Amino acid sequence: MKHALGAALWAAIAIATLAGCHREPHQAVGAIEVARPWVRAMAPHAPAAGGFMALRNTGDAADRLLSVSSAEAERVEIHEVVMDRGVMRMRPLAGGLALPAGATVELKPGGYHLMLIGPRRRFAAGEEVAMRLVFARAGTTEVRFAVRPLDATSADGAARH
Ligand SMILES: [Cu+2]
Repeated sequence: MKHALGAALWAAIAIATLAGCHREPHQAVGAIEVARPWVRAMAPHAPAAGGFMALRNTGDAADRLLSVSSAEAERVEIHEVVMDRGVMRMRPLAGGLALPAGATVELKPGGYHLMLIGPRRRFAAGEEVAMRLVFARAGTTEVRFAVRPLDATSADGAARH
């Protein structure tokens, strides 16, 4: 009996450890976790750069990403991608990005994204771009976005060989 209990305990610890391993590294502000922040490297003379990340609201109240700014761009807009008569267009999200309680919202190529307009320099792979995120409820935090190669489609794309 003692032995069985011990085994159950070890199994519980193993499961907890495994679950822990699956939690990706992130930065938190209030109930919001920011994971996998990255910016796409820029082609020469590109007027803007895209920024991406996952935002997880671990709280029980809805929040909202109100605005983003960076010393490295004239302004940063929060964009959505919409289909307009068969054509994909992007446009600023009026009122910011909704973050429902308990949900993870992905900013990724082809979907929600940050648009760094008027970059002060050409972002190159391997660099970092600091941005300030302002949330309605969680407050303000500064996040360092890793610059990934121009052909990256996700934050771990550069790690695949
Ligand atoms: Cu855009």
